[in-house]
Amino acid sequence: MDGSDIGIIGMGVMGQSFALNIESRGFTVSVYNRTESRTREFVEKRAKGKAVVPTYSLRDFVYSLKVPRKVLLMVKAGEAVDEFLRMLKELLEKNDIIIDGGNSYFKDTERRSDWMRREGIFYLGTGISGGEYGALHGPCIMPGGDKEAYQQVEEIFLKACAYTKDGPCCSYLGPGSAGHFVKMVHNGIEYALMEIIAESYHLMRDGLLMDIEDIQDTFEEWNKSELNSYLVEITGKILEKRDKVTEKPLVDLILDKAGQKGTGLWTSKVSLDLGVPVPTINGAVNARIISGFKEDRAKLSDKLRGPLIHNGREDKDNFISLLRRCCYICMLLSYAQGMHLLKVASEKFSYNLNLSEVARIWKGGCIIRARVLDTIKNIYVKEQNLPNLIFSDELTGILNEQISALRHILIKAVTWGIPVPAMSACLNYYDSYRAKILPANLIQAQRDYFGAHKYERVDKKGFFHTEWQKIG
Ligand code: NBP
Repeated sequence: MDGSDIGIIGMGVMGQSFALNIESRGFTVSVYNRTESRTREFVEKRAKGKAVVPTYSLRDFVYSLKVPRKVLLMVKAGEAVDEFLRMLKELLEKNDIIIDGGNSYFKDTERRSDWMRREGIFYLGTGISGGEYGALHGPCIMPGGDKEAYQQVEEIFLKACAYTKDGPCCSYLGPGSAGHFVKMVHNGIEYALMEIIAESYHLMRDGLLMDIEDIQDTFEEWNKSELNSYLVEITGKILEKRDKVTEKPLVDLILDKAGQKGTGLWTSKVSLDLGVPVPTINGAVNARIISGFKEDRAKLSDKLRGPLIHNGREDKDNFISLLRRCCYICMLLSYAQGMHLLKVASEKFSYNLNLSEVARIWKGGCIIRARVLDTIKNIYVKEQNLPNLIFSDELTGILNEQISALRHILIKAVTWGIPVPAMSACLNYYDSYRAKILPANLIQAQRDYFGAHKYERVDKKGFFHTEWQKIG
């Protein structure tokens, strides 16, 4: 045998499933994991009888691969990746390829690409989305890095990824950290969409006082509409699930403290660094953070008063119809913010991203796959250089027609005292972006007052300072 087609390091949730997926497409896969027992269990159970080659030392792993070697890291992002790179660079040869398929921070990927280049090793920072199911049956693959190396792994990626009628959900995105940057923004948008769905659920539950079956039916119906998406689909399925012991809806037994692994926070931080407004993503990250203050919230719920409005007296059908439209534009605005961030990052980091390709590959396999991505893809096919999706005729048409639904829902949420940080961020984003005049003139005057920072005027060019007060 002349060696395995590819090797995967990391036999966790994603590594095992992706190994089985690739093997099922006719490739031989070597596997290695830090903890030996996990590899053993994998080859004895899930991978039994398959073209999966277990290895128990990194040296055996590397030597089991066809040259040039293709090594896919599917380990926890962070120090574990650096540890493996330190070890692999001693074993790999010139022109071998390392693919980091984890959720690595894009600046780490940039550093690692430079490092591996100096070692003569190709590096592909590659975002993979779709969770365990996607990894097994076809994820969305977002590769970036050395194009020459990508061409050598393309056959494997194209066979293993998801497909839509628009082709494979995998496309080379750009040099350096382009793949991991796009994956990070994918996750930022994912945070926003999840929060918008959660806020809708909250409004139905505590605003309309709907029972769980009714809410489940609503999400199922929504999934047949313009909201059709993976996240809306799974929300319906989640609400259906009962706890085996108590027979209560499982969602009611799940503690309301949201976890996070960092990709949403990174998206927010980078957006601030690059000066791109992504308030819905920020709102979603903050919503998860504040959910963590469970004990404080419990105490304050007894101390701080909400509105004295009785809920549940709403025309339900009308409200649900408005809420569906509200969700739709909030989702569109979330994608618009993420895409804007990608556009600015692409210019800043020379990724040369093709945004219609990004929208196209997100249509399948990944967590944010949604019908609306078809519209977004088509907008970018027509006009690649749009400063922001909201400039497109398609989006302005939809927003002008539907924005009143968002206003209506927010009025109700505020009246009922139900927090809607992502939805309200959407409306503020919309109203700020379309505002010819903002009160930033006053901010400029304040800055000049206390810090002599100068301001520009509307009636003449230049920078001006006013003696607002007598100092000394
Ligand atoms: P798991 O938690 O299932 O597995 C983590 C893997 O990392 C195991 O193989 C573990 O080895 C290894 N590892 C850790 Br933890 N620390 C290590 C260290 N210091 N040195 C060497 N190996 C170490 O993670 P997963 O869900 O498969 O995720 C893998 C990557 O894929 C992550 O970057 C994740 O963010 C990304 N990702 C996950 C999903 C998802 O839905 N789960 C989706 C998309 C991307 P061990 O067995 O010896 O502990």
